[in-house]
Amino acid sequence: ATEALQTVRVIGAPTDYGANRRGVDMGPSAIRYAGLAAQLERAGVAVADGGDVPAPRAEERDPSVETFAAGRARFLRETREVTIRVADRVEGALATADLPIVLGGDHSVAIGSVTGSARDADVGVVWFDAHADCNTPETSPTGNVHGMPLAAVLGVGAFADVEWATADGLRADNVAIVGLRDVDERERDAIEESGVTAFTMADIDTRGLTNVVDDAVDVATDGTDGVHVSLDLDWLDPREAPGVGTPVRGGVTYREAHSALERVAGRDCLRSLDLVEVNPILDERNETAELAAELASSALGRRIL
Ligand code: 4U7
Ligand code: MN
Ligand code: MN
Ligand code: MN
Repeated sequence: ATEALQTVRVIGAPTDYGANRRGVDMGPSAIRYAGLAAQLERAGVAVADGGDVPAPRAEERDPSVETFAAGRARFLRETREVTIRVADRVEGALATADLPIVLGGDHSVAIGSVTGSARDADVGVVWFDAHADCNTPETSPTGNVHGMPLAAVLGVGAFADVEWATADGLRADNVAIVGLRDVDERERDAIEESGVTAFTMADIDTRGLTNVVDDAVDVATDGTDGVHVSLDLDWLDPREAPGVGTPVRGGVTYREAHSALERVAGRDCLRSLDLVEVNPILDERNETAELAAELASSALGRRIL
């Protein structure tokens, strides 16, 4: 019998106002140019690219408007606009049984993908990142929202009152962060308070990548309808992925990254995916964007044999 092909719906979110430096707004173009569609087709899926959501440009907006009384979150008004657009597109893709892939953009776009994915379902999240992205407006040393998306969707701290940012069908029990090596001092409390499961690079050193990823997927699949995977390219070592805004040495290798996403594919739980924080200005011959496209192919189950 011939089965209908799974369709992947590509959604570009060209933002950079949530990040610490300019350039990640070119990520969606770079990842497409790197051959995302061809890579996904190698995984045996059909690809429908719906283009980019409109995103405001940082220089046209005032970063200081609409901050929290308790702290700082730059460009929060812009974040809200794009969050709602991304969430609507993700929800729309899922409604037609497509699998949405959101191309960032800075990691604040994940507030949209996670809230959209969790509108009509109970979802788990696996967050591959050097950073925890659990700062709140109160704890953030920078005020940059790309360091806050997990706290936002879980409604931690000042985000408790921010309705558009919190994910309905997501519980902290079903969130796992993998690959931590740069956590801010006050962010530790937010991680603790949120109740997410956090795996550091030291855990990967000690137990091996596959054991850690299997545990993370266990956390995210426990009682849920599917898993949202958020892949920040700074999860990889900067030698493999130089084109990111906040590189941190000591990340996973090329092969470990593929292995992780192959494990995800093997569990047949993927519901939605982010590829974020690719910065073409800092990249070398678009190799980080190529890596993002390749890793998406592994996540979608590209077969070797
Ligand atoms: B990324 C930082 F202070 N923690 O909050 C912050 F170190 O999406 C960096 O993971 C956040 O790339 C990095 O600004 C956000 C900083
Ligand atoms: Mn990061
Ligand atoms: Mn809601
Ligand atoms: Mn991140």
